[in-house]
Amino acid sequence: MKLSFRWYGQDDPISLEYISQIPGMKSIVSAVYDVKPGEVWPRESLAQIKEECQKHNLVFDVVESIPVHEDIKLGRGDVDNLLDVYCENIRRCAEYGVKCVTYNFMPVFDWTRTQLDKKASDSSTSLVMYWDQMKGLDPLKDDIHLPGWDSSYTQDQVRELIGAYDKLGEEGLWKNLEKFLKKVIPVAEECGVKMAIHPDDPPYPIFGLPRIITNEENLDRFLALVDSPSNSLCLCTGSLGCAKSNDIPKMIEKYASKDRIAFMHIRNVKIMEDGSFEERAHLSSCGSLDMYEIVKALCKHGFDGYVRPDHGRMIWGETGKPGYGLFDRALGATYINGLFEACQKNCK
Ligand code: DNO
Repeated sequence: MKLSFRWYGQDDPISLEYISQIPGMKSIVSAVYDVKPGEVWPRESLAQIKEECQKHNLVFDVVESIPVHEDIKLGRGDVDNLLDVYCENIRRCAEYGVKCVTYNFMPVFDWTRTQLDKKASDSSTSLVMYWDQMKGLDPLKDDIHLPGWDSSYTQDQVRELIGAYDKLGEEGLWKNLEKFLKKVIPVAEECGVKMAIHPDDPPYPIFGLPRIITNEENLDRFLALVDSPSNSLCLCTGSLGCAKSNDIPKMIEKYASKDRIAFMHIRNVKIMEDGSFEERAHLSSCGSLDMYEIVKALCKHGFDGYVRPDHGRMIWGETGKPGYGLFDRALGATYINGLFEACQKNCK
C-alpha cells in the first residue's frame, strides 16, 4: 500500500514539512481548490502542487476531488461541454503525475453531519450525525445550514436542486452516472489514471435525496457499468460503515480480489442505537469497525493502492478544519502502518 495524506494546498495550516515527518508517508492527496466545478484547472496550479510536494520528498499522485457538476448528475444544461471539461481535467492531472482521481456522485451535498465539534468525555472533539438533531428539519420549508454544507448555494437554489433530484429519482441518477462513466473512463484508461468513486456519506437518503453508492449490491452494479480497472472504488470505511448492514471486511475482500479498489479511506465510526453515528479514533476498540479485519482483507489480496487516514478528532488543543487536523490523523497513520506491517508479515 501507498500511505497518503490529504493536503489542502498553500492555505492548509498543516505544512508539507510536518506531513513528511509522519513515518512511511509517501503520497499527497490534493486538488485545485480555487476553481469552480465545471471549469478547467490551470496547469500552473497543478505544477505548483507537484513542485511543493517534491521539495519535501512527497509525490502528488492522488487527486481528491475533481467535483462533478450538479448538471452532470442531473443530466441537464450543457452536459456534453461539462463532460469535456471533466475529461480535460483528468488529462491535465495525469500530465503532472496523478495516478488516482477521487470523486463522488452525491446529490447537492457531499457528507452530512449535524455537529462538527462534539465533545467526548476525554475532551477531544469530532464530527457526529445525530438523528435527534436532524428530526423535524425540512429543507423545502426551513432555512437549513448544516455544518459543512456548501454555503455557495442560496436556500432557494437548494430547494430547486432538491426538487430536481426528487423528479430524477434513483434510476435517473444511475442513468446519468452511466453516461458520465462511459465518457470519462476511456479517457482515464488512456492516461493511466484510476477513477475512484467515493461512497455516499452516510450511505442512505437524507431529506429524500437519492443515494446510490451505498451498499454491496449497488457497488456491484456500479462496477459493472464499465468493467475496467480505471473504474474503481475509493472505499471509505467510515462512510459505508455508518450502515450496520454493510459488512466492510467482506466488501473489501470481494473488491480487492477483483482489483477494483484504487484508494482506501481508513477511519472508524461508532454507530449508536438509533442509527446516529460519531466519528471516533481509528483504533478498532474505539468504534464499530474492526480495523484489523479490514487491513487483513486488503493484505490477503496484496493491495498496493493508496491508503489515507481519514477524519481525525481534534486532540491536544489543536484547532482547524474539522476532521483534518494533524495530530489524530498522524496517530491514525501510524496505527495503519502497524496493522499493515503485521498483516503483511502474516500473509507471507
Ligand atoms: C470527506 C471526504 C469527502 C470526499 C469526497 C470525494 O472528508 O472524504 O469529502 O473527499 O466525497 O469526492
